[in-house]
Amino acid sequence: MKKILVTGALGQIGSELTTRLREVYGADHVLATDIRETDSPIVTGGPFAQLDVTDEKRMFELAKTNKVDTIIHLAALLSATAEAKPLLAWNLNMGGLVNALETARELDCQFFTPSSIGAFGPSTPKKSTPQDTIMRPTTMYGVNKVSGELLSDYYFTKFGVDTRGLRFPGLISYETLPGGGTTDYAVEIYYEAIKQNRYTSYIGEGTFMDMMYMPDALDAIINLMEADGSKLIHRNSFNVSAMSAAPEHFEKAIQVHQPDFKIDYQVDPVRQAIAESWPDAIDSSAAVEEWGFSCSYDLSKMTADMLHKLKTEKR
Ligand code: AKB
Repeated sequence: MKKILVTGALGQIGSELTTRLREVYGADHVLATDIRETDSPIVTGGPFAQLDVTDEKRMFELAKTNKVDTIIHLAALLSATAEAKPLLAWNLNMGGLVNALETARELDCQFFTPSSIGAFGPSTPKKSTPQDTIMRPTTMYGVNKVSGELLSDYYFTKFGVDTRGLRFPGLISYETLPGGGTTDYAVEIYYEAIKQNRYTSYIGEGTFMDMMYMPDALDAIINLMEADGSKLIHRNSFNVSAMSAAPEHFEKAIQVHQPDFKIDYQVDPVRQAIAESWPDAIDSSAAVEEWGFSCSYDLSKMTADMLHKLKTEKR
């Protein structure tokens, strides 16, 4: 049975992934860590330790003392925050990653860290973006993600660390709000649909980005980590997407349940420029072929579930 250390466990992915990992592997087998400590079930429902990922010594000690054999490194700043604070993003995103990889190397741990559609840039093919293609991002977040992919592959080829990763699209969830991302509008739109039956989008009409519902993202992480390593041609990181959508598609999907729902637009130039530098729709076929990636939620099924969960569980 795995013994897993999760960094950034109180974040958008971490809070749901930690709960799922505890269900699958047992609460005692998942050590959640985060720079903050709150009264969340992540802190009270199993082992928890405060950890600043730039503190390599503490990360190593926690992993060693708890006899960890798997590290899931999630702590990072998202794209819009990284663009506002580029040096902090470099230090936290890259410093944290190097520390986590070094810990994994020294303790012979399996390793996962998410990459992103943000690893692509304006010269990348926008449609059916291939697994292996031009990667010249123009954002600090993208620079971090490409560097992180290369570094993770380096730790695999040079040191034999079993590193694996996914290029996540915008992740949509109802448990924990994302913060500082470009795709956050696709989460906010559901919260505002419930609260005010309207939404002002900071991303312009016709701007396509890939998206995925959180339950599919959690399955993808667990399935990739459980996959037979000898079958993996790629490692860091796999394209994965469930849908490609623009704000007006979310509007239409919500109108099926709330016919009077409306969006208007007040475009934020910074986040719009980031979105325009990313692909419209990536091709996930390498993930399908190498480890059987699949999704259960398309836009309409996700919308029905999001609205239902927000109405029943968040009230
Ligand atoms: C962001 O918008 O920064 C993230 C991502 C796509 O990596 N959600």
